[in-house]
Amino acid sequence: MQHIVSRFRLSGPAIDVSPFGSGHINASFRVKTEEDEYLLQRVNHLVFPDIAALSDNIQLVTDHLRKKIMKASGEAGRQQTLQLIPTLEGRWWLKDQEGAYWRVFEFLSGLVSYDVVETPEQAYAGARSYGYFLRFLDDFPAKQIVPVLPDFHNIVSRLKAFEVARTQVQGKLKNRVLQCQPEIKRVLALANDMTAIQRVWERGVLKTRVTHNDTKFNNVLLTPAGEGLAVVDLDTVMPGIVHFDYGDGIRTAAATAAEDEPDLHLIGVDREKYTAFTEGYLSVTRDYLSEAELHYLPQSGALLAYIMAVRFLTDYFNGDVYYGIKYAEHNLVRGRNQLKLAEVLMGFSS
Ligand code: GN1
Ligand code: MG
Repeated sequence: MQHIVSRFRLSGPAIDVSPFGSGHINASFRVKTEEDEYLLQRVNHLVFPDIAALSDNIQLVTDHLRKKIMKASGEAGRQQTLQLIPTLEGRWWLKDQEGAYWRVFEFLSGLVSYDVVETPEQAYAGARSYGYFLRFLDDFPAKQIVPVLPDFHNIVSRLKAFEVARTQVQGKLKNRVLQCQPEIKRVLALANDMTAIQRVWERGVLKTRVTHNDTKFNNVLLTPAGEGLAVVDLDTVMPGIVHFDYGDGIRTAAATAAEDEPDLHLIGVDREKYTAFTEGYLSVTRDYLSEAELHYLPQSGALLAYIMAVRFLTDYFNGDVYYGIKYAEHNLVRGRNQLKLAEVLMGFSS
């Protein structure tokens, strides 16, 4: 990978490149030079066809955030947001000879991320970082951001894709649909409730903001002392509603098990972490949110878990064409897991 790395403006030659992180879409590597560390990523351009627009979105948003953060916390704030590193030609991305797309960020060293939150304090701290993300972008014109994945969290479109998959797949994949009749029934039973927020947004009741749209808890980095420091993984920054970010955060921060835990008995919601995440998020954002936004917030955790369930099951029916999987039934396990979590979270919304 040296030939890729050497095309970016690093502080010196790479002395080590090793795989890093647990994303389902892009491949990430940690690169060390004598003096610095970087994050090299191969961007999945089947998922993100417009790499130029994707990079512009990230650049615009990180610039805006950096200015706001540094205004609040001075030079120390520089570390608290992602910084793309240009290629030798001054671009934010590189296309290699095989047609793969690459980019490099400064590495945010010495920070920790959690797939499953260990303590309510961590949930509170991470939620504040996500809160600041929304708050600092409150005055950023959403129109400047290209919706690189249109309708990403539109559950009505996601349900349409689910219907197409379950009714139209051919050959062996039909067995997958047959095997999932109980899950399909449960998905359809919740569809009316779960499309409510989308319908309200379309009526113009909820503010269209710049949202992160992938605020699962492992996308916020904490210091070893447990302070929230940086929000990462900005590929899905797009126009959206606060419910997408709070919802994705709470479904991951309050869950008692990882997203792909196969034992359904272990999947539940931890009340203390739920409360801590909510208090942390609102401690930073409450003054920026309207009554209507606040009103629908408690329903959004269930919505985001439900969106994930629908997406994972759709991909399972389609033959695992979207998410990376580690074993044949991985998407089924994730889908069942998130469906159970959505049902549990619905009980928390009343
Ligand atoms: C994907 O690649 P990763 O793990 O950051 C997905 C998110 C899902 C998540 C589920 C672009 O994110 O929407 O919530 O998996 N990202 C995309 O773990 O589809
Ligand atoms: Mg992501």
